[in-house]
Amino acid sequence: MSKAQSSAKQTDGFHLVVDALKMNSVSTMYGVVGIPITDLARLAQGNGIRFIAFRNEVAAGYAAAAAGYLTQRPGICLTVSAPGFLNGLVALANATTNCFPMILMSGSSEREIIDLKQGDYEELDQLAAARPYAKAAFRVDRPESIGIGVARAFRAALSGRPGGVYLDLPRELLHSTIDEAVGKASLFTVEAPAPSQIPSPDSIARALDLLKQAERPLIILGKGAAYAQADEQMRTFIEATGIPYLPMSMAKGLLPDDHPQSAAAARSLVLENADVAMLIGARLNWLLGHGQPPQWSPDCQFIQVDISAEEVDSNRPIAAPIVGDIKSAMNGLLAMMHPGDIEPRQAWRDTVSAKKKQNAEKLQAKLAVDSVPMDYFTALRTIRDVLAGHKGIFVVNEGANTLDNGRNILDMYEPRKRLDSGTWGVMGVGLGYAIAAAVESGSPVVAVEGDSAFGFSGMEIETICRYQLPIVVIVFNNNGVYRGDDVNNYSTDPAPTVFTKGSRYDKLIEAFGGTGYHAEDSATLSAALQQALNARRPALINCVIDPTAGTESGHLKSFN
Ligand code: ADP
Ligand code: TPW
Repeated sequence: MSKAQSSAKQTDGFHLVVDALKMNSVSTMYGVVGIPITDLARLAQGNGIRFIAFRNEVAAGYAAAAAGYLTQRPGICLTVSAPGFLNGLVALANATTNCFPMILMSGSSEREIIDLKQGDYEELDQLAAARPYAKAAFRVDRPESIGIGVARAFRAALSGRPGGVYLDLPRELLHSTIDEAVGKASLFTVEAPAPSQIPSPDSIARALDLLKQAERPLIILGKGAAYAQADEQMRTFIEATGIPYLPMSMAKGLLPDDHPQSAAAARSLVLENADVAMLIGARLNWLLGHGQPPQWSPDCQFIQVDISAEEVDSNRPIAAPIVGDIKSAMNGLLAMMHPGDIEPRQAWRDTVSAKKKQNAEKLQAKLAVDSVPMDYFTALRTIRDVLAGHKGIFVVNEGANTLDNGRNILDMYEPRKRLDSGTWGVMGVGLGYAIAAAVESGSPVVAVEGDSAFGFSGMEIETICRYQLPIVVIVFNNNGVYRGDDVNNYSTDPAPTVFTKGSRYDKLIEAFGGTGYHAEDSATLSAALQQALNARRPALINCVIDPTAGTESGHLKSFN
């Protein structure tokens, strides 16, 4: 596009992008600057949009994805071309996999040079690269199309099953000019980007009929249920039916983990014995053994509440699909059910209760031991006890053993307060998720991180310090991936799973003005965490874990 002068007042792509984002209530962007988007970040700041500048786009993208999950608005990640874009794409793919709404906006280089592969600065066909990993991908070529481009990105990210959307912003577009009045008139606010999708009454009646006949019903809550923000309806339905429920890890806290109907402590028993299982915003993927024996009974019948019709029957035949948004579905179920219609058999409730009690006692025995050096049980019990005084706190959790044990031991009491490795079991999401949780809510966050998991995005502690976020990072330092005691029997190189022994991760945060703590026993860990939470300032606790305490691949040993 030419930069021809006109007597009328002109605007450019930079201004129009910022204006379009503002019209759609974007208040924060996450990213890393450089050619051609540095001025876009500056302009956004000048127009009241926060720009949280990261050290790596992967972490910025994870932050945007978490912001989307928490707010039901697409989180925005801004990157430079080619390598910056590819870093962001990792996070975009993860957002799509987790059904989080996110928009990756990347500057790109000259189209005509890319298309002829003539070798531009940071040349890459980004639109083509993004397509397989995004829910949708668009490029805006003309300034008068910016409003439409942003609208399409919003709608694709939020409507139906949420996901990651790529928006390609060529350098030429950002610099091109247009008559200001024409440009402004082309922008608009997206109306109802995630409209209600009301399931059909007959699908609800079919599901209720199945639940009425059930002897051993079970409800499974997934992170789709948490995302849907139908917290009251969910609780009312579960309590009115009396059905035991199992929260998937990020659905923990939708009802408080100490709720009497929680079957989390009897997970294997309820999966194996349920005769009717109702999935609410949860997929029958690997995290649920694909719905197959031996984890599940071959006779179990399924109800699935999901916004994506294509998800139904993906692993097992679904007897009663309810396709629609979860809030509308829960409203429909509550409206059509009658008191006393659905009642799990007393024998089933008793069996679940007995198993819960038995497993809780077993766990309690492990938690009661105060080991030095600390194992996962001692460290997590200590953290759990301190967090009992901070019930609404965000908990971010990643690692292998750190994650598997953390999921079971750290109780959640409020919805959408737990963020973890999610559907891919990805390492490196922790600091980005923690930053988004703190930025979007203004509330404190504890990130319980395996030392390997932490390392993927560890430099973001500088970001945490720069923005003075109330985040306490606890690094479970066992000197390695899974364990820290592996030996290489073949050469003098370190074994593939081990890290430098005796590392002091607490010293890292001190370099940026944060507070570092070093804990080798539970009393020191407890005091450090209390102090760090009270200070509401950036802190990192180097939590020394017995290098022999972990299991290779954590709970996924059989996948090796
Ligand atoms: P988990 O890992 O916790 O089991 P999943 O990510 O596998 O959960 O499943 C989430 C499901 O929730 C997806 O199938 C997605 O389509 C669905 N979902 C997301 N948002 C909504 C919504 N608002 N209404 C209905 N279903 C939703
Ligand atoms: C992006 C593979 C799964 S778990 C893990 C790795 C590297 C680290 C486990 O060690 P950590 O926790 O964090 O110290 P702990 O308590 O068991 O010692 N790359 C990516 N994602 C994954 N999942 C891997 C590699 C992996």
